[in-house]
Amino acid sequence: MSTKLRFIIVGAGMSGILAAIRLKQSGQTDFTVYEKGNSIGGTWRENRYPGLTCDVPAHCYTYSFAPHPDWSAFYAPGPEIRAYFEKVVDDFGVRDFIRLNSEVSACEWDGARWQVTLADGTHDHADIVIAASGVLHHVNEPDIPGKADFAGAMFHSARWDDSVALDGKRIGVIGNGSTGVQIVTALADRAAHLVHYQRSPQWIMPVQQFAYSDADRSAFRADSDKIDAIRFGDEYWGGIRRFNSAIIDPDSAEMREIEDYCRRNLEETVRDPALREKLRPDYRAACKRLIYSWNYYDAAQKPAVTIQTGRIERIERDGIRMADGTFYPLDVIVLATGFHADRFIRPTTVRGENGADLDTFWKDRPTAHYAVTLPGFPNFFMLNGPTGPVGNFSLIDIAERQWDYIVQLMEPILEGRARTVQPTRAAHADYDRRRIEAARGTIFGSGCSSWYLDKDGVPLTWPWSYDAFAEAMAKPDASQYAWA
Ligand code: NA7
Repeated sequence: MSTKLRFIIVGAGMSGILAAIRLKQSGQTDFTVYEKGNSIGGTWRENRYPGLTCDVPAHCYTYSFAPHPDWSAFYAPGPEIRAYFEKVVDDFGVRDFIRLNSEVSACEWDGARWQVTLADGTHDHADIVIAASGVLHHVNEPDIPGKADFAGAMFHSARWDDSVALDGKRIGVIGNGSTGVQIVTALADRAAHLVHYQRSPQWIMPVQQFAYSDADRSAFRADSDKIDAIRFGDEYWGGIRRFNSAIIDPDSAEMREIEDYCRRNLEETVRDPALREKLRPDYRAACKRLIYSWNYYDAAQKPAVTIQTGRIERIERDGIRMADGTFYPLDVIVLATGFHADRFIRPTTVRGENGADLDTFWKDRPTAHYAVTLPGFPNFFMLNGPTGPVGNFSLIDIAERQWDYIVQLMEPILEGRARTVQPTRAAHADYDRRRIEAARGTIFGSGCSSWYLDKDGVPLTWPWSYDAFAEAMAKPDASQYAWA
């Protein structure tokens, strides 16, 4: 890399930290990571709820260049993951590049560079912007009548209130995505009464969780091949490929296998037939993001736990009233109601060539060329942007592959042979058309509501195989890009 360039990275979560490390390793020193929060870690900073666990095996949810022998369990708890990112930031010497409490409010292309404005009015500029602003952080506050009337404590799962006592309390958890399921599982033995409100039941994929012993950790430390065997082994990647085949072909044998696992899990684990039927979804497994859990059905069958299906009528002073009149008194209500997953870098204003506004560009749905670049927005790259792979994959692996793609796109600029790069409008329009058509046929589009869907009900995801994604990221198709 020879030309002197300035980079701005938006966000110090997993992807932003990756970009900072990779830039530094390549010899770049003129870059800043702006982070709106008061610490790094993105989703692992925002989410602190009891039971928080990553559903990707811990050794697979690490950077390829920073294996971590110290994980306590096969699936790592959230606080450990956050601590891992803190450690990596120090180990790779990028902390000084990160500015906390610095929200980027606008990125505007002035014809030559990006002019960047922070919420406090400060200005900066960059030749290249990396948007690593995450997906799941704009909380969905449900519009349930009577919320203001509740006399107890009520908060969203991503705004956990540590001052609220939980032990021996009557707790209602609204929502049964991964978050609600993990919270209920963690609180089942602590609450006097725990009511899990489920608007639509979820399929649960049974997985094995186990702790790593000190001996396991010593073995990982002594021999990194043991970590690699998990990270790159057939068990994980075979599972990913089978899961991916299922997603993209709902009629495949792989999909039937997943459905069988989930159905058998429900039928063999839940003993009471009435409860079993309450917990049985009326849509296909993996249509919503598949929930991995080793103990949710055990929690759901505990005497202190009530599974409440149906429609919530309103929140009252002392509890929640259902449309059928059922009422449970509650001290605490947790809103595990998810996120607005279509925001990406917004509400930051992003204006590309000739003042083109990202919000307008995304008026139908958020999109990016191969999930990374945007026509009309030169030198603007997204990590984990719209239309990337989703599913129970490691987003770290996805971001690393996207970074390799970005580096190749930047190469002519870094070498001084060009000043800007962007995808052609025709190439992106073609990608979008093909992607939407394929996405409609995936399991995500098979008839359920989920955060994967855009406002027209089209899955906002990578609809092809994981290998096709890896191949696309390995080498950009130069004919789809314009360097100037
Ligand atoms: P999700 O998966 O989007 O789940 C949100 C849950 O909240 C889901 O069960 C919704 O029911 C429920 N919800 C949302 N609004 C309401 C209202 N108004 N009333 C009742 N129930 C409601 O979010 P999570 O935080 O669990 O997980 C997000 C991702 O984070 C997860 O996939 C992992 O990638 C990590 P619905 O199913 O729409 O009927």
